[in-house]
Amino acid sequence: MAFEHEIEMDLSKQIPGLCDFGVECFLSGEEMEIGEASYAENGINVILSDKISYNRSPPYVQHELCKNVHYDILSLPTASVIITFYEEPYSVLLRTVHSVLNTAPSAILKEIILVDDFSSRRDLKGKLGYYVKTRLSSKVKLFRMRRQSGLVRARLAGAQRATGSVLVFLDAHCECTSGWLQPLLSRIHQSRSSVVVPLIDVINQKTFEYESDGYGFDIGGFTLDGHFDWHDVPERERERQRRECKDEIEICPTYSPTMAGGLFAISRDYFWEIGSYDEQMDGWGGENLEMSFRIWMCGGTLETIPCSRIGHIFREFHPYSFPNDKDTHGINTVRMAKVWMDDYQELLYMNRPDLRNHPDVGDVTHRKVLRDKLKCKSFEWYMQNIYPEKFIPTRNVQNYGRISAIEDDRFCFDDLQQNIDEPYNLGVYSCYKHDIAPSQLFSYTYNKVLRTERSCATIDDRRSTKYIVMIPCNSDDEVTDTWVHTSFNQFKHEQTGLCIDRKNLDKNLLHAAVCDSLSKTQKWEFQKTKKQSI
Ligand code: UD2
Ligand code: MN
Repeated sequence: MAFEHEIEMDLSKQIPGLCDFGVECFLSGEEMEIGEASYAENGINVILSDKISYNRSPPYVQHELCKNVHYDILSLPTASVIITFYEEPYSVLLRTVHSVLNTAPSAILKEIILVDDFSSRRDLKGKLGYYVKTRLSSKVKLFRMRRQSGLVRARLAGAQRATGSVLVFLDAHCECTSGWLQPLLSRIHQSRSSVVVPLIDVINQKTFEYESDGYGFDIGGFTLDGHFDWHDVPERERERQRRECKDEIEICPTYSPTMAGGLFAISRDYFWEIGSYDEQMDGWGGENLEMSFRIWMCGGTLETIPCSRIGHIFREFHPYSFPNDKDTHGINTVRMAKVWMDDYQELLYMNRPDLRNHPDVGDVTHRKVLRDKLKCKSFEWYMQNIYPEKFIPTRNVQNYGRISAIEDDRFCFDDLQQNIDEPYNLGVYSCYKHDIAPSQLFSYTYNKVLRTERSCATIDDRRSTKYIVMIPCNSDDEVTDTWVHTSFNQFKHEQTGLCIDRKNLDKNLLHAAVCDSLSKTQKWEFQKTKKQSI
């Protein structure tokens, strides 16, 4: 039998003990080169993955306090683990499946449902089917979509077939660590409207190291251009946890405004009650924020469970694309925003003008009907109660908009398309005339911070030219740099007494200079535009 032979060949490539306990490992010589080439193609070093056992031992990463928690396995609900995949490397996918089988107590693992989203890779066809049939427990079931459907419809197809009381979704490149499943199920058992997320560790895409530094973790937020991002647990939440869990806050369920989307557990009945997914979302992206907002606004909670830890391979790029290179993330995000974000929707379009009136968004009436039926709260309620730390550039500020040189449209503050997740130099560029371009949207807050959605203005005083540098704002909103907008229209830095100046521009970058009330190059004003109704 050809598959039998191929499977034996695959197993013979694996080196027992390689990368066990999640230590990093490397290839050498020619293998290193083909490993690097496979990385360039897949975003994962597949050659290395092929050499690591499907059953490599996970590291021990649970917090000490988790050891003292006892779970009565027989009283826990059962779980259906759903893994959808599209063009995933075969050995990476199988390691995910094996790790679930190795770590989930069989009394609570009802089944593993694999959904192939119409992959074209050869080994994901007959060989995978044969492996599942001949090498894996009958709890593992494999279904195939008849055309490429995107991860939302693939997950829905998996959920429709699930028979366990809890649905556990995983990406196809994960490794579970011991004891990960019980705390998720236990929390749902206690509170059926809790949607729970494990602590997600990083498995290095090149070395397969299971990177877990300590017990700290982040919770989820979002950016106004529609992306998920990570944040420290705010003090507000720590206080709630102190009330809830007393002196065990390190392992206390932690409220999270959003989730990354790939790894979570939800009561099966509750999943359908709360509106499952928007089945018209194609491809990849957007469904995670949609589900996060929906859960909070419609009466559920979204919680990170620190005793449950799972490693995930974060790729730097997607090894797959969608028909006509469609921006499925953007389109799905508009579908989400139209239903859930109320007038905050405008902020998405302000940051993504290309998504306003996008022709491929389609109709969202049925999701609005769902929102009415479930009597969900407003997005404003969500922002005030679930994510009050989130800075909204147009709310509760002294001023916002473009900042232009007085009566000179050639100079507006601009991020010059630099990477805004890192510190960057503030620059100037011709003012965009109509809408506010996202690169030119600035706010001036009541506590005198000059900022964008994510970055706050400061002065780099290490060099002779004192550039204005935008740095990621402190997540606990501690104000360090403050600016006075003077009666001479200068932005004066309170800590140094210097003013923002555009004299002798070098590469369009702004700097700070001794304040001079007569200087024309120090005068700045907020320009209002017609789209400032938000
Ligand atoms: C993150 C989530 C992912 C999903 C995504 C937004 C984590 C760790 N991952 O991106 O689950 O919520 O954000 O959409 O939270 N897949 C399909 N069909 C497709 C495309 C992908 O089945 O058309 C599979 C894919 O093989 C993988 C899963 O869906 O198993 C998620 O895709 P990803 O790993 O490329 O997404 P990721 O981790 O970058
Ligand atoms: Mn993933």
